[in-house]
Amino acid sequence: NNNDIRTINHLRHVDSMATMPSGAGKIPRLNAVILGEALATEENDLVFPTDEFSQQAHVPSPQKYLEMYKRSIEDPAGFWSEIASQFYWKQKWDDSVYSENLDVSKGRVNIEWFKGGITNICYNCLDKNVEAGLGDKIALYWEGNDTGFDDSLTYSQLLHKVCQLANYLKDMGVQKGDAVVIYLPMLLELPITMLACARIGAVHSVVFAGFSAESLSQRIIDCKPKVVITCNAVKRGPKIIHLKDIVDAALVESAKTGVPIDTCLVYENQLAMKRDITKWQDGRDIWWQDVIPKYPTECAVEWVDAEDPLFLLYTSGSTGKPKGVLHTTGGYMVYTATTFKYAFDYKPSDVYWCTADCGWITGHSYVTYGPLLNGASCIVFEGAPNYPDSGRCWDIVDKYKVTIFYTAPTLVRSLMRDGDEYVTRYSRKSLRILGSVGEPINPSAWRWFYNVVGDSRCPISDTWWQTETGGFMITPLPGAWPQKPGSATFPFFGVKPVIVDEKGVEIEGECSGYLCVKGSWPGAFRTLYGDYERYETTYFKPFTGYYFTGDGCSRDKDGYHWLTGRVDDVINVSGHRIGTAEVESALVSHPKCAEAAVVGIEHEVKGQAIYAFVTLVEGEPYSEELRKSLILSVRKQIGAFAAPERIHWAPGLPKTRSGKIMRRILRKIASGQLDELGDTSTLADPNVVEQLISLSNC
Ligand code: 6R9
Repeated sequence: NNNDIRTINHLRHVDSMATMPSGAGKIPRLNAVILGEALATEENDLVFPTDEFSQQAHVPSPQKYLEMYKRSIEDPAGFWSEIASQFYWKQKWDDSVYSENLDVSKGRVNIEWFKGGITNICYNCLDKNVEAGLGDKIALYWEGNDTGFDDSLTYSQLLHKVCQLANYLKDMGVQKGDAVVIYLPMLLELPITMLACARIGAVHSVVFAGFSAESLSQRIIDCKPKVVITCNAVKRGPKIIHLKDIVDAALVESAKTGVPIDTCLVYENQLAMKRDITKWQDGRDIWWQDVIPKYPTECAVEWVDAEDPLFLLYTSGSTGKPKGVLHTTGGYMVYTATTFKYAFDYKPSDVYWCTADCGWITGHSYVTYGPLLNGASCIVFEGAPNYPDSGRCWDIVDKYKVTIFYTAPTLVRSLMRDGDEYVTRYSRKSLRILGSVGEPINPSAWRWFYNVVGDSRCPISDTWWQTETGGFMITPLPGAWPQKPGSATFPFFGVKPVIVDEKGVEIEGECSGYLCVKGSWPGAFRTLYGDYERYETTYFKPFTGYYFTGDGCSRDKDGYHWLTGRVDDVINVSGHRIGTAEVESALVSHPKCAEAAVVGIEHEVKGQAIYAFVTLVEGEPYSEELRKSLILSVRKQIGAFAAPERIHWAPGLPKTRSGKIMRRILRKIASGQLDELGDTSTLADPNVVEQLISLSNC
């Protein structure tokens, strides 16, 4: 029987692993557990790749992984410089491939990779591939919101479009190091704009087009862009969203704060809305279609240092305003390309689709840069995955013969709820690898994804990583080893994850604790824009000597990693990071709100949902209308995706005598676990808890 053979093969691998010397990075352990059958059911701990799959994979066995991993840990300079040499460098990096200090007790935190190396990531994505003969290969397919509307660009065509925009930006005075804010939906113009910025050394900051005007203006004020690029409107499902109106409002706000924007380039998205009804500010606003096509299709590359900034991406933290995560060029380029190649076992014949929006890190690293650096054909999807119905994804998979499908657990869960028939009515036989990102994938969703979507034959790459890490950190290599539903498995090459206790002491073997990373990797972010202090405090001070991820993690007896979610005040709603502090500040800005405390609760589809406790100003009565207006206030200040699922009226909040809100208690009340409230005696006013419980159903 095939499974027996597979098991025996793996047992053999496991045997040889026992002899692997253990390096600084704790060489992962893979113990054998006998597998009964191929179908992933609850009883089966391990899910093996098929032999056919493993044989054709870049990394076909645990041994091969261990060999490569060991090398990457013991000789990072050698390992990464060999890979980096496959890219185009105008000039090679300095002798030291990298330098790092992550230990605040030894001085400033500093990470540099390939310093002195001169390159350009846009050149490596486009020109290099065209020169290698891929000019006529499709780089990007575009699938519109409404079925029947699509488009595509070959590598040559994409290069031309990028050059035209790059020439325009230069004409507008955008220079190396200048910021450009991009507020675009998933049109081809979004990756085009990112690449055009990269080509001229400008620093792009993409703001997800679901953020509100206030959030957008906050980001504009922080990074002071030379140009803002948007479109008039977008259709999402049956709805039309007027993006330009949002930008207009943001620009009024930024101008008031001393950041006036002189140039706003607007793409006319004709499928959503014609230009004549778009509000316009002459002198500032320019239609993309009126100017860009007139520019030459060639544009000289601005050569930059590997450590020159590539982009800024704002992300939520546990306190205060969003953080501008800064990534640089060389390390990010090498890291995104390499992780893409191995975690998805990429081959030139693949058709790759990642459902993420370029407004998030996943869209940066694994829609735009990683795939294009590999010369891949990649789908950009404008619409909603359940429009016109829940079969849309599989319709797209069949239409383009997608081989690699990368998405988020929240989508998996929502499609799972809609029923198998939406899936099974499509062939999906082109699929060979599935991927998951954004939050832990629960084993039952994993199994549905594996058994129903992938017909029990496609390995799932459950990639754990963060905006800050630039690329995958803990991820399956699909041909290498058996998977466990819900586990992100083992570290990527060069990554040294460690689990520490509250005191920052590394714990070994089977354990759980705080997930940290020892040492740097090429894709690591280099700072928080304009706030180096916060960079150190948030990430390097909690556990001296390590990068602290903010996540909890456990490691099982076989060495597999299981991410357990955020341990800080960040809530992960449908894979979107939302800081409790941001939501609280949006609520408190409401004139009738005196105080607010926000916690995350479990949600069947979204993973987590936002649950807000609100104390009203003295004498204000509770009402449904007020509840709605509080929610609206969050939608307006952050975006619809951050809207609280529940508002719980709170005459008072449980606080310690020093005034700290005890969220632990609020979490228990929110999730109805009233018998697990724990010790409430340290509260300044223990009666508050009773009051809150009595208002649970109001
Ligand atoms: C890529 C991305 C990062 C946070 C991260 C963690 C959670 C992401 C995950 C996962 C478990 C996975 N997360 N991928 N948790 N398994 N495969 O999502 O970046 O938006 O910065 O979020 O998302 O909690 O800390 P970002």
